Parts: sequence; C-alpha cells; structure tokens
Amino acid sequence: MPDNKRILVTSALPYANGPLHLGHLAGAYLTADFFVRYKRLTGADIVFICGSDEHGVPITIAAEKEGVSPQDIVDRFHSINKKAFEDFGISFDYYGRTSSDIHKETSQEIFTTLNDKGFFKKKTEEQLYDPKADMFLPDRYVKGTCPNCGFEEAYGDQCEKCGTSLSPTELIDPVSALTGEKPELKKTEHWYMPLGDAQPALEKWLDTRKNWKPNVMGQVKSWLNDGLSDRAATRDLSWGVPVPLDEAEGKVLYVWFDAPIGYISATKEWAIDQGKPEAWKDYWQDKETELYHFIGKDNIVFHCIMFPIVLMEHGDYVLPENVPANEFLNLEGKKLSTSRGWAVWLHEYLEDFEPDMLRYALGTTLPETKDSDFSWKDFQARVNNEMAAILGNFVFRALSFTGKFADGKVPELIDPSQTDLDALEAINRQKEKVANSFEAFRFKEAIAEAMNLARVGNKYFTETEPWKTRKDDPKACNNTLHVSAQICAALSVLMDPILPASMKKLREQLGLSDTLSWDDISTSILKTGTTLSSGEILFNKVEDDEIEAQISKLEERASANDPASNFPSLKDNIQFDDFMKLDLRAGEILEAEKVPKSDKLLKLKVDIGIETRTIVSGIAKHVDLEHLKGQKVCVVANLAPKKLMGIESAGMILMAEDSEGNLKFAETTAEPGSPIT
Ligand code: B3M
Ligand code: ZN
Repeated sequence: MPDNKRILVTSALPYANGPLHLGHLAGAYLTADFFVRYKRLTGADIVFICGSDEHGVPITIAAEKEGVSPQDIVDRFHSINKKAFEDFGISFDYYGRTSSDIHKETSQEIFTTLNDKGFFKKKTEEQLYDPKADMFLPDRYVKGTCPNCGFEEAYGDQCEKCGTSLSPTELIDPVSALTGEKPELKKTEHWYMPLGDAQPALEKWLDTRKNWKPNVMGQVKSWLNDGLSDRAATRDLSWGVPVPLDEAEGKVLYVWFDAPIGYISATKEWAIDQGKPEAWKDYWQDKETELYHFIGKDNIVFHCIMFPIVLMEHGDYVLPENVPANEFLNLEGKKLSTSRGWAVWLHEYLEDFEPDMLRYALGTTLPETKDSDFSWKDFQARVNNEMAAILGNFVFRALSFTGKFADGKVPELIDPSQTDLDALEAINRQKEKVANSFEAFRFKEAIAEAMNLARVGNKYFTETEPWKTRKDDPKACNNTLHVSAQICAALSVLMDPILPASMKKLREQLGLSDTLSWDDISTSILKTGTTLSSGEILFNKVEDDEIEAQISKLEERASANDPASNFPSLKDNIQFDDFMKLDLRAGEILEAEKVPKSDKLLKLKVDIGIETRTIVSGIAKHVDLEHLKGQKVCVVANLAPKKLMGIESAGMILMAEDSEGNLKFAETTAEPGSPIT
C-alpha cells in the first residue's frame, strides 16, 4: 500500500523555442501528471515542478532565424507553453523559467561550490570558430558529417540520425550554421566536469537504485560501459547564465549544466509563493524525500549521469529515487518532426477536441518501454470504443435508469445476491490493481485496470437486467442500481488521475465532493438516498469526418514543408544532340562590380581559360560582392551576346536556386577553360 514519504516530481523543462506537440506530452508530462494526481489522492506530501528551459543554442538559433532577440523568443513560448500545460490539466505546482534571477543565483552558487571544491578541470583546447560571425561554434552552431554513421546534417552536439552524442570537432567537414563558413580552430579555455573520475561513485549509487525501468538502466549501463569522459560545463556564448568567475568573462554555463538546476530554482520560487521560503529545502535537502524525474529518452544521460554527479559532488542534495523515462512517440507511423510539419500541436488540438480525450488516448499508447505510435484512427477508436462505449455508457445507463425508475436516489442495498457482491468486490480489487500499477509507473496498465472496472459495471448491469427486475423483483432492481452507483463513484476517483475534467463532472452528477481521497474508494462511497443527477453524456463520439480532417491537415502541412515540393517540376526530355549544342566551361571570377542604377545586376570579368569574358549576371542580392574574386563557376560560353543596361554580356553563369529561392553558384573544381560535358 502507498506510504507517505515526501515526494518531489519534476518534468523535463521544455525549451522555450517553439510550441509543444503530442510527443512532448507523451514523453515527460502526461505520465508525471498521472503519477502526481494519483499520489495527491493518496495524501502524499508532493510537489510537482516544471518550467521553461530558456538558455542554450536552440533558443538563440530560433531567435536568429526570426531576427528577434532570444528574450523575445522565450517570453513568447514560455507563456504559450505554460498555457498549453494548464489547458491539458498538467497540474504543476510551479512552472518556472531559467531566465529568472533566482535561477541565475542558484546555478552560480552550485558552480562556485563545485569550483571551490576543485571539481572542475580547466582546459585550453582548440575549438571551432567562425571568423565571419566572430564567435565560437558550440553545439548546434555547427553542422557536418557524423563520424559514426555518415549522416551529413549532424549537429555539433548530437547526430539525430544515429543518436551518437558528439563534440563539434568530431564532425567531418564542419560548417557554421550561422554563416555557412568553414570554421577555423581557435584556442579557448573551459571548465570541464571530469565525469570519468566520478564514474565509480556514480556506479555505486546506481547499484542501490531499485525498480528502474529496463530501457532506462540499459541506456545508462551502455554509457558507463563506453566509459565517461570530461564534459565542458561552460560555453563561449553571450546568452545564458554568466560563469561566476572574473577570469571567465564572456562565458556562460553550458545549458545542460544550468537547466536541471532549474528544478531547484523553481522549487525555491514555489516555496516563496507559499510564504515559506525555506520549504524548498525539505524537498531537496532532506534525505527522506523521494525525487522523481520524468523525461524523454534523449535526456537520460543528463538526468541519470551528469546531474546526479553534480549533486553528489555538491553534497547537499537528494539524488533521484527513479527516472521513469519514456521512449519516443511516432505519429501515423513516422517520426515526429517539427521542421517538416509532422506534428500535432497542443494548442491546435484544443481547437477541435477535449483535453481528456487526448489524455486517455495517449495514456493508452504511451511509449513506456519502447517507441509507440499515435494515429488519429486509434484516437477515434479509443474515444469511441472505450471512453464513450464502456465508461461513458455505463455511467449513462446507471444514472439515467436511477433517474427514471428510482426517483434519482441511490436505493438501499438489501440482501445482495452473489452477483451483487462480486460486482462490489471488483471495486476493491481494481483499486488495489490500479494503485500497484501507478506505483510501478506502469501507466498503460493502470488505465486498463481502471477501465476494467467500468467493463465489470457494464457486464453486471446487462446481466442483472434491471429493466426486467423493475417489474417482477424491485428489491433486485434496487440492488443493481445501488451497486452500479457505487461503481460509478469508485470510477470517479480511480479514473481521476487520467481524466480529471470528466471525473470532476461525474462527481458532480453523483453529488460527491472533490475532496475524496484514494482511501475513500470503497464499496460504499455513496450513502443510500443520495440524489444523483442523470442523463448528461460524459464523452461525445468522434466522427469519421473529424478524423479525416485531422489527417488531411497533417498531410497538407507536411507537404507544404517538404523542400521537394518547393522545386519546380521537371522539364520535358531533350535529345542528346540538343545538349551537345551547349558549350559549358569551367571559369573563375576575376573582378566583380555593381551595375550602376541596378540593385540586381553585377558586371563580372570571368576567366574561361581561352579568354576573359564580361558577363552581366542578376545575382547581386544573393552573393557577397567582396568574396567573388576567385569564385569558381560554370559558364555557358556560347550563349549569344546580349546588351543589359548598356553592357554587352557574353555568356551566362550557372546558378542553383534552393528551396527558399536563394541563388547559389554551381561550382566546379576544374581549371578555367575545361569543357563541362
Ligand atoms: N530542454 C531538452 C529537451 O527539451 C531540455 C530538457 C531540460 S530538463 C532539465 O529535450
Ligand atoms: Zn550519426
């Protein structure tokens, strides 16, 4: 049975660089909320913490893309995301943000304590530097080829194709994500966490962890088998928590150093809000407190290795009791992708459906131990065949029958039959099963067992046939209605963590208060004679056309975001002889100047080996005039000369137009004059 330890639950702090989608909800938030709501019902002293992760390269890149400041980005998405969580009933006690002053102080204090203890290794190393942007290129500021799998679009911190975590200097052919330039190597000094040195202590602690999910422990073990290496806790960036050392001017804390500390700062802010500013210590510094981190699988290394090492070295903090991480959720059989538009945004979902429907549908499809798939058809089936046809239907039958034939009041239970007693007993049995599943983080199982009580109710109602006994055995009929009402009441608490809004509605219909606890679940929640209000349908069915509309919305957006659909379609075939009429040559630009009175045209002198040509080209807006000298190009050398703005242009330079309409040189490495065939 549940004990009453003090509990702190955290959900991963989402980056405030975009809106939230289904994958977020299924990863770190829904299961945490199920758990917290269940624990609150058991009377646990529990605090549920989350907030926006407002630092790091994902934020600054989003800002640069939009041409606004990082602060603008985080302000916008902090409020959008906070609201989306509220709308879905994710019941955080506090939703903080890592740009707050308390967070800055807290993370600087932890850094300083570790530094004073001699934890960090200071190292000067060569790192990638973009001379054009005049900045170092940490993490996602650099892209290149993954040394592990050859994927060409790997980031400086991770390859999204094979999942390997990388450092920028490991990338093959790196380019700056800011300017597209090839980075240089430049020396810089950083503070490294010697994770390898801490590995033995970490392993010892991990050995004491019980009941961790195999997918989580498995990933942790594989990191440990490879051996932990030093990881920098600082970055050369301007956006973030400044490193609290005079010698570290211009450096900030690595986002993964400060973000988990955000859990602590948010708890401090919660305590201040409660008027008990010291109360955060009970949750973070009392060794009896159980700490649970709910996260997605890509965050396992940070929560099970890096952050515990930081907390352990600091010494004052509790370490997690468990980290029940989820795997990934796919959408309609494909990987979720925000850039490709393959996602269902939470705010968009809410325009069309009730939050509880998604809580249920996602809850039954959670990627608890392996990746899982959300499909709109399955959503419809879950809502129609389970929520409406089993739970909603049972409640409706029981309450409307009582309304019609028992004056809307819970009748007395007199001389119950074995069937009545068995049905009542199911309440206790399912209560126990659901509790065990919640305690073990098996949420799909908890939902299925809770729904099983509604199944029992339906079966019981059908078998006892109150529409018949009403006439020939009124006592039996009353017993059916009594037992059914008790099952409805039990369901209103049992299902509450999953379906908070609808179960509140149900309790109102049953005349029950909102202060019921898990212990109150019994075979006699409702007193005989209680008036029930009947007939309101709990869940509406989802129609086929509503589902089709969602699927087409998804597909339309995905195809609008597909770069291929922005390219013109292919032209008709030509004959080989047609092609041979073209004289294409490798060339090199010798000089470039603007054509007066034109903002599009450039006058270029191009060496095509045999001679130097003057070519007027409409590329002024797409190229950098200063960098044209020496540019290798492909030239159509036998295009009939033509006058443009009074200048005779002899030839054409080949350009490629990318999906965003930018013109880029079709380059060649061949020496000027080489025929291109
Ligand atoms: N913001 C990464 C993520 O959204 C990160 C989580 C921080 S938890 C301390 O995947
Ligand atoms: Zn890779």
